[in-house]
Amino acid sequence: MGLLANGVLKADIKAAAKLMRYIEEEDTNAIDELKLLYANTGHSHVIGITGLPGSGKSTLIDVMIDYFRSSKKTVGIIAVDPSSPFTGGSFLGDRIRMQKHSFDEGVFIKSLPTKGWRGGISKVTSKMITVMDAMGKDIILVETAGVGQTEVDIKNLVHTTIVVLVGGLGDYIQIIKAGILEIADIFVINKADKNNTEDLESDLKNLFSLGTDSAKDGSENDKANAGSIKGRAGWKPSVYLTEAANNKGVDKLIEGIFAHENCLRLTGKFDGYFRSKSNSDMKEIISDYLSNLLFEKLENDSLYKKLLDDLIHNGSDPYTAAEKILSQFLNFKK
Ligand SMILES: Nc1nc2c(ncn2[C@@H]2O[C@H](COP(=O)(O)OP(=O)(O)OP(=O)(O)O)[C@@H](O)[C@H]2O)c(=O)[nH]1
Ligand SMILES: [Mg+2]
Repeated sequence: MGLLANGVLKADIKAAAKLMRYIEEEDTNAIDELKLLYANTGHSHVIGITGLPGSGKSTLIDVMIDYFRSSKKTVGIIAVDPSSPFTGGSFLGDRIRMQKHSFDEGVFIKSLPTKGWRGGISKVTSKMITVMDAMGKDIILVETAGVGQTEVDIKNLVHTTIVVLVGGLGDYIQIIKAGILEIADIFVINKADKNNTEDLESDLKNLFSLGTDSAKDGSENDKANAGSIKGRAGWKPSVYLTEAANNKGVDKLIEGIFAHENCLRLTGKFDGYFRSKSNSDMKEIISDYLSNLLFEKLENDSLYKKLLDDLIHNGSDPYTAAEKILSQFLNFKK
């Protein structure tokens, strides 16, 4: 025990890859190793990048990696693979796109399939972030695609949320429905070379009363920091136009990311994030332990069987039955 954790703390890629495999396989060895890592986490700046499939997230990340590496920052990438029928999955695509970084020791890429996680993708992602953080990565980029609860959950696992949009597709309304706009610290309108961006840009600016200069010099956010607490952590979401495929606009985006990091540090939210991630980790772990324990006991419990029979034959309901079970095992009262 502890061999893998020791390796991870020395930024050993093989040890990290093996531990990540244990995590994916829900191997109990992973827990013993993860226990040894937590004390050495909380340093990385964790950035979530979400948006519709095909909006250019991976292309953008590829360019961002270059910028971060040129300032000597080490980078971890967690690419949550969309198994969406729209794209047919981009697992291979991500790998090919990012493979030019595969010989760089300072870059570690982990792809995760979205399907098949008992406890949901955000739980696995949280553990992967812990491993990369313990490896000492300065920046951790988490790519999630699609529109749904997963993306909204990701907000709780990252410091900075970037929502990538594409103009002129009419996708905007769909995204609003999923609540994805509310989670953005930074908006990127990508493919500015190809699509008309004006409508989307002005819609976003109206919706969030974004300053016209905010993307250019961060002045709106300086004002926000200075006092008026609008948005989260005194931050007003900013919007950037990019052409990821042509490496245009990404330099400004990187400045915006650092401005957001600064804002979080100034307001104490950077470390606050670690508390909220730990809080959600702890709740997940307690709920796992509890349900495993309870379901083991229920397996052969006579009251459980009786309540189930009552439900089927005597017109009872699963809520009342569950309340009775919980009151027996946990002193639970509704
Ligand atoms: N014209 C244009 N094409 C782009 C731009 N950025 C990305 N693309 C192209 O858009 C396609 C999708 O890009 P990806 O980076 O795979 O998009 P993604 O959001 O990661 O897609 P998923 O992971 O499947 O959700 C690719 O063919 C890219 O080359 C851009 O700025 N302009
Ligand atoms: Mg992608």
